[in-house]
Amino acid sequence: MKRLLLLNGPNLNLLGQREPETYGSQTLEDIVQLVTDTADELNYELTAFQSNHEGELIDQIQNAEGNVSGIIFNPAAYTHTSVAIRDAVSAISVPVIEVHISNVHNREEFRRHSMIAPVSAGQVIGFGIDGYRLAVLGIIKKIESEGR
Ligand code: CA2
Repeated sequence: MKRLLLLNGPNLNLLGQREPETYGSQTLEDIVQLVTDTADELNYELTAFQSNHEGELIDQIQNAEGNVSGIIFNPAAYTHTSVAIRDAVSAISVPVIEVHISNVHNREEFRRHSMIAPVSAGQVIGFGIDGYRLAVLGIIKKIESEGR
């Protein structure tokens, strides 16, 4: 069975506990369940990983090459700062979809710029946790249409 990797960056482990007005009341566990179920519907297997550490996210991205068909990635605050994560995404041939729960364009100015967007296959922004489901549907369509 083909595999997808779900990657979540720093502080997303706090979802559901703080800032519900921005990020909703659902937890990281709810996201993992939603993405697992969506992948399962389409006969894909899911591996999920969250880390607060840049290097650990990079290790997962590097390790994805040859092991997964696509990555659903919310890099959280590293979206706006990390050249190292962008280089890792750029170095692999596996397509990466960038997801943001909130609409980063109607918040602080610094959230409008993504280091990752130019090396991503697509972005889903501002649909809450449903965005992760949309990302799975989008990436699988892309994987299948490209015969990966
Ligand atoms: O909207 C998103 O998904 C973000 O990637 C979330 C990041 C933020 O830095 C990006 O600009 C947009 C922050 C994730 C932190 O999540 C928290 C959850 C609950 C309480 C505090 C932070």
